[in-house]
Amino acid sequence: MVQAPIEKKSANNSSVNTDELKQKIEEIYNLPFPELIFQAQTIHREFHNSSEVQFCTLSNIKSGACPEDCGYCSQSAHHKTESEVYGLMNIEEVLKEAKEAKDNGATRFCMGAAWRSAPDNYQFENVLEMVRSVKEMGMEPCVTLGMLKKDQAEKLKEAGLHSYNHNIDTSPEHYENVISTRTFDDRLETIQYVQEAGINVCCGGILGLGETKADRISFIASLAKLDPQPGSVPINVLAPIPGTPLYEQGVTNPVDNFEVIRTIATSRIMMPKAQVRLSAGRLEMSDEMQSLCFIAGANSIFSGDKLLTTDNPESSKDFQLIEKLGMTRRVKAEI
Ligand code: SAM
Ligand code: DTB
Ligand code: SF4
Repeated sequence: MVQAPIEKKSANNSSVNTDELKQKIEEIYNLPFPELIFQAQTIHREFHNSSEVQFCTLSNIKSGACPEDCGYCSQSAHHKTESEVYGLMNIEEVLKEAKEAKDNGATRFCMGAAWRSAPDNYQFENVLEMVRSVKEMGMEPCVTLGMLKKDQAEKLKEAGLHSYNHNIDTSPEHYENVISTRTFDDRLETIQYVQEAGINVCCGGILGLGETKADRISFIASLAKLDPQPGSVPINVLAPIPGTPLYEQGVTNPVDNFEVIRTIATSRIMMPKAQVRLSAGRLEMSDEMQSLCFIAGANSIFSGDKLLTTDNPESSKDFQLIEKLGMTRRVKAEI
Protein backbone atom coordinates (compact mmCIF):
# COMPACT_ATOMS: atom_id res chain seq x y z
CA MET A 1 0.00 0.00 0.00
CA VAL A 2 1.31 3.45 -0.91
CA GLN A 3 1.38 5.69 2.13
CA ALA A 4 0.27 9.29 1.77
CA PRO A 5 3.23 11.62 2.34
CA ILE A 6 3.27 13.10 5.83
CA GLU A 7 2.45 16.75 5.48
CA LYS A 8 5.04 18.81 7.31
CA LYS A 9 3.36 21.78 8.87
CA SER A 10 5.04 25.14 8.83
CA ALA A 11 4.32 28.66 10.02
CA ASN A 12 4.16 29.74 6.37
CA ASN A 13 1.68 29.49 3.55
CA SER A 14 3.43 26.89 1.38
CA SER A 15 1.43 27.74 -1.76
CA VAL A 16 3.11 31.15 -2.00
CA ASN A 17 5.93 31.50 -4.53
CA THR A 18 8.52 33.49 -2.59
CA ASP A 19 10.27 34.96 -5.63
CA GLU A 20 6.99 36.23 -7.06
CA LEU A 21 6.00 37.61 -3.68
CA LYS A 22 9.32 39.43 -3.29
CA GLN A 23 8.97 40.88 -6.79
CA LYS A 24 5.48 42.17 -5.98
CA ILE A 25 6.70 43.69 -2.71
CA GLU A 26 9.67 45.30 -4.46
CA GLU A 27 7.33 46.96 -6.96
CA ILE A 28 5.16 48.31 -4.15
CA TYR A 29 8.13 49.41 -2.01
CA ASN A 30 9.63 51.36 -4.92
CA LEU A 31 6.45 53.14 -6.03
CA PRO A 32 6.65 56.92 -6.32
CA PHE A 33 6.20 58.13 -2.73
CA PRO A 34 2.75 59.78 -3.18
CA GLU A 35 1.42 56.68 -4.98
CA LEU A 36 2.74 54.38 -2.23
CA ILE A 37 1.11 56.50 0.47
CA PHE A 38 -2.16 56.67 -1.48
CA GLN A 39 -2.30 52.88 -1.85
CA ALA A 40 -1.41 52.35 1.83
CA GLN A 41 -4.09 54.86 2.94
CA THR A 42 -6.69 53.27 0.68
CA ILE A 43 -6.10 49.84 2.23
CA HIS A 44 -5.81 51.31 5.72
CA ARG A 45 -9.24 52.95 5.41
CA GLU A 46 -10.83 49.79 4.09
CA PHE A 47 -9.75 47.73 7.11
CA HIS A 48 -9.32 50.21 9.97
CA ASN A 49 -10.45 53.52 11.38
CA SER A 50 -7.57 55.55 9.97
CA SER A 51 -7.90 58.22 12.69
CA GLU A 52 -7.41 55.78 15.55
CA VAL A 53 -4.18 54.78 17.30
CA GLN A 54 -3.79 51.93 19.76
CA PHE A 55 -1.58 52.48 22.84
CA CYS A 56 0.36 49.43 24.11
CA THR A 57 2.58 49.57 27.18
CA LEU A 58 5.63 47.42 27.88
CA SER A 59 6.94 46.00 31.12
CA ASN A 60 10.38 44.40 31.36
CA ILE A 61 9.38 41.63 33.76
CA LYS A 62 12.81 39.92 33.70
CA SER A 63 15.85 41.91 32.68
CA GLY A 64 19.29 41.11 31.29
CA ALA A 65 21.65 38.10 31.54
CA CYS A 66 20.11 36.60 28.40
CA PRO A 67 22.14 33.77 26.83
CA GLU A 68 21.31 34.84 23.24
CA ASP A 69 23.75 37.11 21.39
CA CYS A 70 21.34 39.39 19.46
CA GLY A 71 23.70 42.13 18.19
CA TYR A 72 21.31 44.99 18.98
CA CYS A 73 20.22 44.02 22.46
CA SER A 74 21.21 45.61 25.76
CA GLN A 75 20.07 42.51 27.65
CA SER A 76 22.39 39.92 26.12
CA ALA A 77 24.96 38.44 28.52
CA HIS A 78 27.39 38.50 25.56
CA HIS A 79 27.58 42.30 25.60
CA LYS A 80 28.84 44.67 28.28
CA THR A 81 26.05 47.23 28.69
CA GLU A 82 24.74 49.44 31.48
CA SER A 83 21.27 47.95 31.48
CA GLU A 84 19.76 46.48 34.63
CA VAL A 85 19.86 42.78 35.49
CA TYR A 86 17.08 41.33 37.65
CA GLY A 87 15.04 38.12 37.92
CA LEU A 88 11.32 37.71 37.29
CA MET A 89 9.37 40.52 38.98
CA ASN A 90 6.71 39.54 41.46
CA ILE A 91 3.10 39.48 40.32
CA GLU A 92 1.97 42.46 42.44
CA GLU A 93 4.67 44.74 41.03
CA VAL A 94 3.76 43.83 37.47
CA LEU A 95 0.06 44.42 38.11
CA LYS A 96 0.84 47.82 39.59
CA GLU A 97 2.54 48.74 36.31
CA ALA A 98 -0.38 47.28 34.38
CA LYS A 99 -2.84 49.48 36.28
CA GLU A 100 -0.73 52.58 35.58
CA ALA A 101 -0.61 51.62 31.90
CA LYS A 102 -4.40 51.31 31.81
CA ASP A 103 -4.82 54.66 33.58
CA ASN A 104 -2.53 56.16 30.91
CA GLY A 105 -4.68 54.90 28.05
CA ALA A 106 -3.14 51.54 27.12
CA THR A 107 -5.47 48.81 25.87
CA ARG A 108 -2.65 46.26 25.53
CA PHE A 109 -0.04 45.39 28.17
CA CYS A 110 3.02 43.54 26.90
CA MET A 111 5.31 41.74 29.35
CA GLY A 112 8.82 41.00 28.06
CA ALA A 113 11.34 38.61 29.59
CA ALA A 114 15.01 38.30 28.61
CA TRP A 115 14.90 34.54 28.25
CA ARG A 116 16.25 32.40 25.41
CA SER A 117 13.23 30.20 25.99
CA ALA A 118 10.40 30.24 28.51
CA PRO A 119 11.27 28.15 31.60
CA ASP A 120 9.22 25.14 32.69
CA ASN A 121 8.87 25.99 36.37
CA TYR A 122 7.06 28.20 38.88
CA GLN A 123 8.24 31.26 36.93
CA PHE A 124 6.15 30.19 33.94
CA GLU A 125 3.20 29.62 36.34
CA ASN A 126 3.69 33.18 37.61
CA VAL A 127 3.64 34.52 34.05
CA LEU A 128 0.36 32.64 33.47
CA GLU A 129 -1.06 34.35 36.56
CA MET A 130 0.09 37.75 35.23
CA VAL A 131 -1.68 37.02 31.93
CA ARG A 132 -4.94 36.10 33.70
CA SER A 133 -4.83 39.20 35.89
CA VAL A 134 -4.06 41.63 33.04
CA LYS A 135 -7.03 40.20 31.14
CA GLU A 136 -9.26 40.62 34.20
CA MET A 137 -8.19 44.28 34.30
CA GLY A 138 -9.70 44.69 30.82
CA MET A 139 -6.50 44.91 28.75
CA GLU A 140 -5.16 42.65 26.02
CA PRO A 141 -2.38 40.61 27.65
CA CYS A 142 0.73 40.08 25.49
CA VAL A 143 3.99 38.37 26.42
CA THR A 144 7.36 37.87 24.79
CA LEU A 145 9.34 35.16 26.53
CA GLY A 146 11.69 33.83 23.83
CA MET A 147 11.21 30.37 22.36
CA LEU A 148 8.21 28.29 23.46
CA LYS A 149 7.35 24.63 23.45
CA LYS A 150 4.01 23.53 22.05
CA ASP A 151 2.46 22.82 25.47
CA GLN A 152 3.61 26.20 26.80
CA ALA A 153 1.82 27.96 23.95
CA GLU A 154 -1.31 25.95 24.80
CA LYS A 155 -1.08 26.92 28.49
CA LEU A 156 -0.70 30.59 27.57
CA LYS A 157 -3.83 30.34 25.41
CA GLU A 158 -5.75 28.73 28.28
CA ALA A 159 -4.67 31.57 30.57
CA GLY A 160 -6.28 34.01 28.10
CA LEU A 161 -3.22 35.38 26.29
CA HIS A 162 -4.21 37.75 23.47
CA SER A 163 -0.87 38.03 21.63
CA TYR A 164 2.60 36.53 21.66
CA ASN A 165 5.42 38.78 20.43
CA HIS A 166 8.18 36.93 18.64
CA ASN A 167 10.02 39.00 16.04
CA ILE A 168 11.85 37.69 12.99
CA ASP A 169 13.83 40.95 13.27
CA THR A 170 15.23 41.06 9.71
CA SER A 171 15.42 39.09 6.45
CA PRO A 172 16.38 35.38 6.55
CA GLU A 173 19.47 36.36 4.50
CA HIS A 174 20.72 38.98 6.99
CA TYR A 175 19.73 37.05 10.13
CA GLU A 176 23.06 35.34 10.80
CA ASN A 177 24.89 38.70 10.66
CA VAL A 178 22.81 39.82 13.63
CA ILE A 179 22.31 36.70 15.80
CA SER A 180 24.39 33.52 15.94
CA THR A 181 22.87 31.63 18.88
CA ARG A 182 19.64 30.71 17.07
CA THR A 183 18.37 30.46 13.51
CA PHE A 184 15.56 32.08 11.58
CA ASP A 185 13.86 28.66 11.50
CA ASP A 186 13.97 28.44 15.32
CA ARG A 187 11.95 31.64 15.31
CA LEU A 188 9.43 30.19 12.84
CA GLU A 189 8.98 27.08 14.98
CA THR A 190 7.77 29.09 17.99
CA ILE A 191 5.57 31.19 15.71
CA GLN A 192 3.99 27.98 14.45
CA TYR A 193 3.23 26.76 18.00
CA VAL A 194 1.66 30.12 18.79
CA GLN A 195 -0.46 30.01 15.61
CA GLU A 196 -1.55 26.42 16.35
CA ALA A 197 -2.55 27.34 19.90
CA GLY A 198 -4.85 30.01 18.41
CA ILE A 199 -2.95 32.96 19.87
CA ASN A 200 -2.58 36.15 17.86
CA VAL A 201 1.01 36.40 16.56
CA CYS A 202 2.78 39.73 17.01
CA CYS A 203 5.79 39.61 14.72
CA GLY A 204 7.97 42.30 13.21
CA GLY A 205 11.53 43.49 13.31
CA ILE A 206 14.11 46.22 13.46
CA LEU A 207 15.26 48.66 10.78
CA GLY A 208 18.81 49.98 10.85
CA LEU A 209 20.66 46.71 11.43
CA GLY A 210 22.86 47.35 8.39
CA GLU A 211 20.34 45.62 6.13
CA THR A 212 19.93 46.47 2.45
CA LYS A 213 16.71 47.46 0.71
CA ALA A 214 16.54 43.88 -0.62
CA ASP A 215 16.67 42.66 3.00
CA ARG A 216 13.79 44.94 3.97
CA ILE A 217 11.76 43.58 1.05
CA SER A 218 12.61 39.99 2.01
CA PHE A 219 11.74 40.75 5.65
CA ILE A 220 8.28 42.01 4.63
CA ALA A 221 7.82 38.93 2.41
CA SER A 222 8.65 36.63 5.34
CA LEU A 223 6.01 38.36 7.47
CA ALA A 224 3.37 38.45 4.74
CA LYS A 225 3.89 34.72 4.05
CA LEU A 226 3.00 33.72 7.61
CA ASP A 227 -0.26 31.84 7.65
CA PRO A 228 -2.26 33.29 9.30
CA GLN A 229 -0.60 36.65 8.85
CA PRO A 230 0.47 38.36 12.10
CA GLY A 231 -2.25 40.28 13.95
CA SER A 232 0.35 42.88 14.81
CA VAL A 233 3.59 43.95 13.19
CA PRO A 234 5.97 46.00 15.33
CA ILE A 235 8.40 48.06 13.25
CA ASN A 236 11.30 49.10 15.48
CA VAL A 237 14.08 51.49 14.53
CA LEU A 238 17.34 50.38 16.12
CA ALA A 239 17.99 52.05 19.46
CA PRO A 240 21.80 52.03 19.45
CA ILE A 241 23.00 50.70 22.81
CA PRO A 242 26.61 51.38 23.87
CA GLY A 243 28.44 48.07 24.33
CA THR A 244 26.42 46.15 21.71
CA PRO A 245 28.01 45.06 18.40
CA LEU A 246 25.50 47.18 16.42
CA TYR A 247 26.05 50.39 18.40
CA GLU A 248 28.52 51.95 15.93
CA GLN A 249 26.37 50.98 12.97
CA GLY A 250 23.32 52.56 14.60
CA VAL A 251 25.13 55.80 15.35
CA THR A 252 27.11 56.23 12.13
CA ASN A 253 24.70 54.75 9.62
CA PRO A 254 21.12 55.14 10.90
CA VAL A 255 18.29 54.07 8.63
CA ASP A 256 16.81 56.81 6.46
CA ASN A 257 13.36 58.01 7.61
CA PHE A 258 11.90 57.43 4.14
CA GLU A 259 12.94 53.77 4.28
CA VAL A 260 11.05 53.50 7.58
CA ILE A 261 7.94 55.08 6.03
CA ARG A 262 8.20 52.86 2.92
CA THR A 263 8.52 49.76 5.12
CA ILE A 264 5.43 50.75 7.10
CA ALA A 265 3.39 51.55 3.98
CA THR A 266 4.41 48.30 2.24
CA SER A 267 3.63 46.28 5.39
CA ARG A 268 0.21 47.95 5.58
CA ILE A 269 -0.54 47.04 1.94
CA MET A 270 0.72 43.44 2.29
CA MET A 271 -0.89 42.78 5.70
CA PRO A 272 -4.13 44.81 5.55
CA LYS A 273 -5.69 43.51 8.77
CA ALA A 274 -2.63 43.87 11.02
CA GLN A 275 -2.02 46.50 13.63
CA VAL A 276 1.20 48.04 12.33
CA ARG A 277 3.05 49.35 15.38
CA LEU A 278 5.53 52.23 15.26
CA SER A 279 7.79 50.82 17.99
CA ALA A 280 11.34 51.60 19.21
CA GLY A 281 12.87 54.80 17.83
CA ARG A 282 10.01 57.27 18.35
CA LEU A 283 11.98 59.36 20.83
CA GLU A 284 14.29 60.47 18.01
CA MET A 285 11.44 61.12 15.56
CA SER A 286 9.86 64.53 14.98
CA ASP A 287 6.09 64.92 15.25
CA GLU A 288 6.05 65.27 11.45
CA MET A 289 7.89 61.96 10.96
CA GLN A 290 5.51 60.13 13.30
CA SER A 291 2.54 61.70 11.48
CA LEU A 292 3.87 60.42 8.15
CA CYS A 293 4.13 56.94 9.68
CA PHE A 294 0.45 57.14 10.73
CA ILE A 295 -0.48 58.32 7.23
CA ALA A 296 1.48 55.37 5.81
CA GLY A 297 -0.64 52.97 7.86
CA ALA A 298 0.85 52.68 11.34
CA ASN A 299 -2.02 52.47 13.82
CA SER A 300 -0.37 51.55 17.06
CA ILE A 301 2.45 52.81 19.28
CA PHE A 302 4.21 51.79 22.48
CA SER A 303 3.15 54.26 25.15
CA GLY A 304 4.74 54.94 28.52
CA ASP A 305 8.06 56.61 29.22
CA LYS A 306 10.06 53.40 28.97
CA LEU A 307 10.27 50.58 26.42
CA LEU A 308 12.25 47.66 27.92
CA THR A 309 15.59 49.26 28.78
CA THR A 310 15.46 52.47 26.73
CA ASP A 311 13.41 55.66 26.93
CA ASN A 312 10.21 56.38 25.03
CA PRO A 313 8.26 59.64 24.66
CA GLU A 314 6.17 60.58 27.71
CA SER A 315 2.47 59.73 27.47
CA SER A 316 1.53 63.40 27.80
CA LYS A 317 3.55 64.16 24.62
CA ASP A 318 1.79 61.33 22.79
CA PHE A 319 -1.62 62.58 23.91
CA GLN A 320 -0.69 66.07 22.65
CA LEU A 321 0.42 64.72 19.27
CA ILE A 322 -2.72 62.63 18.79
CA GLU A 323 -4.84 65.66 19.69
CA LYS A 324 -2.86 67.97 17.41
CA LEU A 325 -3.54 65.59 14.53
CA GLY A 326 -7.25 65.36 15.41
CA MET A 327 -6.84 61.63 15.85
CA THR A 328 -8.17 59.47 18.67
CA ARG A 329 -6.80 56.83 21.00
CA ARG A 330 -8.42 53.43 20.74
CA VAL A 331 -10.40 52.80 23.91
CA LYS A 332 -11.75 49.30 23.41
CA ALA A 333 -9.57 46.27 24.12
CA GLU A 334 -10.19 43.08 22.13
CA ILE A 335 -10.91 40.76 25.06
N1 SAM B 1 13.80 37.73 24.63
C1 SAM B 1 12.64 37.79 23.88
C2 SAM B 1 12.87 37.71 22.39
O1 SAM B 1 13.93 38.05 21.94
O2 SAM B 1 11.94 37.32 21.70
C3 SAM B 1 11.77 39.01 24.18
C4 SAM B 1 12.36 40.37 24.39
S1 SAM B 1 13.21 41.09 23.00
C5 SAM B 1 14.01 42.44 23.78
C6 SAM B 1 11.92 41.76 21.97
C7 SAM B 1 12.27 42.48 20.70
O3 SAM B 1 12.71 43.80 20.98
C8 SAM B 1 13.40 41.92 19.87
O4 SAM B 1 12.99 40.85 19.08
C9 SAM B 1 13.77 43.12 18.99
O5 SAM B 1 13.04 43.10 17.78
C10 SAM B 1 13.37 44.31 19.85
N2 SAM B 1 14.58 45.03 20.30
C11 SAM B 1 15.45 44.64 21.24
N3 SAM B 1 16.46 45.52 21.37
C12 SAM B 1 16.23 46.52 20.49
C13 SAM B 1 16.91 47.73 20.16
N4 SAM B 1 18.05 48.05 20.72
N5 SAM B 1 16.38 48.52 19.21
C14 SAM B 1 15.21 48.18 18.61
N6 SAM B 1 14.52 47.05 18.89
C15 SAM B 1 15.02 46.23 19.82
C1 DTB C 1 9.01 44.96 19.92
O1 DTB C 1 8.99 44.67 18.70
N1 DTB C 1 9.55 46.06 20.41
C2 DTB C 1 9.44 46.06 21.86
C3 DTB C 1 8.58 44.80 22.14
N2 DTB C 1 8.47 44.20 20.84
C4 DTB C 1 8.97 43.84 23.18
C5 DTB C 1 10.77 46.13 22.50
C6 DTB C 1 11.62 47.30 22.04
C7 DTB C 1 12.91 47.31 22.80
C8 DTB C 1 13.74 48.50 22.50
C9 DTB C 1 15.03 48.49 23.20
C10 DTB C 1 14.96 48.47 24.69
O2 DTB C 1 14.17 49.23 25.31
O3 DTB C 1 15.73 47.72 25.29
FE1 SF4 D 1 17.73 37.94 24.70
FE2 SF4 D 1 15.55 38.82 23.42
FE3 SF4 D 1 17.67 40.45 23.89
FE4 SF4 D 1 17.90 38.50 22.10
S1 SF4 D 1 16.47 40.24 21.98
S2 SF4 D 1 19.38 39.03 23.71
S3 SF4 D 1 16.64 36.89 23.02
S4 SF4 D 1 16.33 39.54 25.41
